[in-house]
Amino acid sequence: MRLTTAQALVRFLAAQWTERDGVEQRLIEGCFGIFGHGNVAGIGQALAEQGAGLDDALPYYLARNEQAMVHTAVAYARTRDRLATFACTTSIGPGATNLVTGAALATINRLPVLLLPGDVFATRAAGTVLQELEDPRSHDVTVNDCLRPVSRFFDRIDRPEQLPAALMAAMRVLSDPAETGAVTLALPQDVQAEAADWPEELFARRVWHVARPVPEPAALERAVRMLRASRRPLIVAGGGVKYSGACADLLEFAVRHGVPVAETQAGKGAVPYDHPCAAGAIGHTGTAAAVALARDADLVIGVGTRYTDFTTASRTLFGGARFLNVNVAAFDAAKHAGEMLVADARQALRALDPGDWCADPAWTGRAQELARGWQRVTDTAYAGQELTQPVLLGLVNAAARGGVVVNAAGSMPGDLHRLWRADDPGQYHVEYGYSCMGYEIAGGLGVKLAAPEREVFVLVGDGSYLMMAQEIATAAQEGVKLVVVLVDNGGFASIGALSEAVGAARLGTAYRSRGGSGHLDGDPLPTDLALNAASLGADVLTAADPGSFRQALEKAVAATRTTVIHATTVPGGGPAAQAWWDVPVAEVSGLAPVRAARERYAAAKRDQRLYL
Ligand SMILES: Cc1ncc(C[n+]2csc(CCOP(=O)(O)OP(=O)(O)O)c2C)c(N)n1
Ligand SMILES: [Mg+2]
Repeated sequence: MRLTTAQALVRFLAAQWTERDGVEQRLIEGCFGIFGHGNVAGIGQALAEQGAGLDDALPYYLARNEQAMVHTAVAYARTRDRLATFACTTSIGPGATNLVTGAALATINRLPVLLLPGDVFATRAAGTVLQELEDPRSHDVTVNDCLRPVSRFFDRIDRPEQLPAALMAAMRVLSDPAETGAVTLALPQDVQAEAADWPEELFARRVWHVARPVPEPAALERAVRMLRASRRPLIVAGGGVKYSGACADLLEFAVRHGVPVAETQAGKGAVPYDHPCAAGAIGHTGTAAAVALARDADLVIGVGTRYTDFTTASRTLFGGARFLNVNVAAFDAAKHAGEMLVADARQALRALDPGDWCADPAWTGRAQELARGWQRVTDTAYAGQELTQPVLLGLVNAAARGGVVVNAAGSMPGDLHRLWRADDPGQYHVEYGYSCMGYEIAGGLGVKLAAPEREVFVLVGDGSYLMMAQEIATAAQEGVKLVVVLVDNGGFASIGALSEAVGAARLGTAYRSRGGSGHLDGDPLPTDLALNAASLGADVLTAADPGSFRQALEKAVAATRTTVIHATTVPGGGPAAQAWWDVPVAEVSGLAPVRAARERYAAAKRDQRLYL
């Protein structure tokens, strides 16, 4: 068939499917895109030619910002357990480099997304083109090379003939649970429009079977021996539990063997919050229950976790524990010198049979008591006369049963991790691998596209909102309804507190105009975020106390259009961190509080373990 490279690419993508557990679904649900001279005549023309409406082979979606469209695609993929995602087409230059942050977020969170940035002419016939980076040392470097380190697969299609092999490699990585992340095919603008003869079988319906690797028998035996030697085991459930659909199996294992389950940010919701096995959130943003258990556990069973510093309290949390790591990626299974059970989480949990082994009943009982204690802490934090952030979260939590909460950065992820009550795995969507300000609204759109039956509650700080709110317009375009709770606390509450703790005096963390002293300590800014949200096409409600906020929530839930609740909160209210986080403090300073902070830092650092 004679087609342009772009037409061939579009036709191919529309025919790709995934299959897991006998269920087939489209791998590439559609294509987000912002057009410029680097893709309009190539991918743009190809999408237009095939129709590009919602009923066409590869539906087209217009976003407002390239970074945001990657967030939307990634949130979609996360909600669909990595079995389906989107492609994202951009122009060359700034359109392409705007993808970098989204790509890093995808790769770090192990979530698939296909990026199709335009690239400068392969022929170079036109000379230096608009938006081209000129590298005096080499003519084959372009700005798209920024995407290499943040992509799990990167290729540049300099000749049409290169496309089929690149596409096959791209699909393999997108559908491989162990390797997935951002996949980038850089497409020189001339090659996109160039025609070639393609074999028809390139466009045949193709199914990518998403593997559920089973554990090696010898590794299983080693794992069983480890379990049977343990009296105080603790499961750390990460995002892999959810992606594998292993939540029920995890719970069954935990119940049968009396093992408490702690959850990372990505794993939160794997176990219903009020289940007797639930120990709650673990790590720096964890509950007192999970943190106490982590300190005393003799065995940590990590399932689908990357062990980030928030989870491990920067490697100070797990006292003398050994690690048994179930992970589909050997890279993650090997962490903390753990015994590696490289397998799909569900397969591993089904195969892992330590017989009648049970945790010490006193340990299981203590875990339950600690977890009940934390429920009382949550009740207290959620109750209050003023609209503190925890009170606000409690009201959203009550309204959101069955819905999804979406968040990413600021002070909310910590409060959410510690306090939020999730009844099922789909209810909690906090992007904390990259903790990217600006993910929230774009991500919420992706969640809603993937799960239209659920009410989606986007929680966004004023800082995050000001970074990337424009996808409200995209939600309006798509007729997608979001409930956006915009938490206005006058700047960066999270970094403000951290700044104070490390002796940086809250510099640059409040939204203030430049005052008479020359510092940013003048009047609050004249910004009006409620007006801003309305201007983007949302209905807007405002609240500054618990009563009006509850009413606004009721209205927003009943509404059919995207509704932004602009909520002004007062500081305080939440429980403190239960475990450490390593943020270095200045080693020398003329200020006594900084020297004191450094002393505390040095003391905490002594607990940092090297896992060998
Ligand atoms: C893109 C990006 N830039 C910077 C940061 C560092 N950072 C983390 S939280 C934060 C402030 C967030 O402010 P806001 O959204 O208002 O939340 P709050 O801290 O007030 O809860 C900053 C600057 C980040 N996570 N992401
Ligand atoms: Mg803020």
